[in-house]
Formats: sequence, structure tokens, C-alpha cells
Amino acid sequence: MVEIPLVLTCDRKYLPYTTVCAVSAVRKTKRRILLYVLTDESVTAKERKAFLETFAPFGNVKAEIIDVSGIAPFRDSAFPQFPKIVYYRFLIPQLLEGKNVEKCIYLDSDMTVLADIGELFDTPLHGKLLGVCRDPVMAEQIGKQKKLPDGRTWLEYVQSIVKKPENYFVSACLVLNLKEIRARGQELWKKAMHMDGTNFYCPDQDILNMVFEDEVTFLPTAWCCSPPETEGASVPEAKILHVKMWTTSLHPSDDIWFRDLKFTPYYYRVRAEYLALLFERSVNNVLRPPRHGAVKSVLLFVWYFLAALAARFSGRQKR
Ligand SMILES: [Mn+2]
Repeated sequence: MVEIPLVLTCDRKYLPYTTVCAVSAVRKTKRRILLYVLTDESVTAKERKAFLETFAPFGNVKAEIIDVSGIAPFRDSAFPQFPKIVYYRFLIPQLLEGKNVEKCIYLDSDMTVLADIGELFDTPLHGKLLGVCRDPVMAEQIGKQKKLPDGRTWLEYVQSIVKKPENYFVSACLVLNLKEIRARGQELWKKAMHMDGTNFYCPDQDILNMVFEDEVTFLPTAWCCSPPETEGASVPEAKILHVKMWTTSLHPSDDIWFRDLKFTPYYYRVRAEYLALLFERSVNNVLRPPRHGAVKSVLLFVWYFLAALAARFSGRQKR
């Protein structure tokens, strides 16, 4: 197959970030991408139009929005970082059924594609239902012997999900073998769809691990890299980054993400929100010394911030 079906999911809040993720894939991939975005009633008609128009200048993509409102029976998780959209990926086999698609890539919206996803798409799946990457974040948490709020270690938790904790995979980057899922994976898929993720720490991811543990083939971890936030911690071999770049201030790779953002209608909005976030964090850091009250701290901060801006724009201080 020459064309590469790529599926993303979002609601209104995630739409700008989903758009950046899609743009990053389109810009780095030579072959034509069939882009399917699964979304719900929260995204307005105007926003849908703007989304589709974003991809018009690119010659190698055909974008389509698939509305899942009404067919998505999912509930928000107990944890606010997991809204119900995390389950929309479970709808992919059903929604692509009539589209003659034998295989597709699914990516989380908080990803940035750095390499041609044709290579990911062509990786052999050896008859398994899913291509996945081992979860580097979970491995790190297990290594640090971090504990969960319920007192269990992460290792104990993962052992309650899968037989082999070292094979626990991340659900952010999946290659779905739709042909094989249709042929013999329907029951497993139905099982996953109807499981209640409310009490899992990583709802959709834990469910996929539980159900498909014996039905995955492992892809190189370069396709799902979660570099630490510390400065200088870029991952040179990374082909896809998995970082919420819009909340991760001064990440070494944020310039890559902002470059892709420029191709979307959200550039100024997201840039402004990012600056406000940096400002808030800086103010909070200023407020830390106990000798100053909040008002004095903010005034001092604003004073020095304006002075620094003036110095930069007058050319007296360039980095
Ligand atoms: Mn993610």
C-alpha cells in the first residue's frame, strides 16, 4: 500500500495540539497520508473547516474528520488527565471498516513526528494484531521503585496487568493490523472496548496491555520517545517524541514543535498561552523567597522583566 492511513483523536481542547502532531507527520513523510481525525460534538463546524483547510497547502495529505459523538459509549476517568477521548482509539477498527484500510498508524496528540512515518508503517507486524513500543516511562518508574497512592509499587501494579512487566507497552503509538483484527481479532477488540477503565492508572493503555499482551510485535522505541524534561536531555535517535510540548517549558525540543505549530491557525494563540505559562512559573519561583509578599514579588518581577525586554529590544544585550 502506497498511502499511509494515520488516525488521531481529539476534542475541542486538544484540537490545536492534534493539528500540530498531524502537520509534523505530513511535513516529514514523503508518501501520501490519509489522515483521519476522530472527534466529537465539542468541535464546532467552523473549527472543523479550519482544521481541514490547514492541510490544503500540503500535496501529500487527504484529511477527513470522523465524528464519534453518539457511538462513543465512554466515560471520563477518575483521573483528570485521562478524559474519555483516550478511548476513542478503541473505535478505529469499527470506523475504518468501510474504507478498505488494511493497516493504520495511531498517534497520541501529544506527539511530534521527526522522521518519515513510512518507515514505521512498513515495519513488519509478523501476523500480530498490534505493533507497539515498550513503555520507557513505566520502566523508569519501576526502576525508581516509586509507589502509587494505594501503597503498591508500580511493579506490583504492572504485574496485576500483564504477565511480563518488561513487555508493558505505551498506547501512544500503535500500528493496527486491521486486516488481521477483522479476520480473528474481533472478540479481543470487543473485550477491550467494553472494559471499564475508571480505576486504572493508565486507563486505555492498561486495557490494551491486558487484552493484547500476546498479540503484539515490538517496534523500535525510537518511535515513542519520552525524553526527560531536564535540559540537554534530547534523544538523538528519536523518530517520534512523546512530550506535551505546550506545558513543558523550555524543553530542548520545543523549537521543533513550535516550527510545526507555525503551519496551523493556532500559532499566536498557543505561543501566547505558552508565554503566559512561562510567566506564571517564573512568578511562582519569584514568590518562593518568604521575605517578600505576593504583590511586591510580582511588581519586582514585572519591573525586571520589562527592563530585560527593553535591554533586548534596544540591542544592548543579545544572546
Ligand atoms: Mn500521550
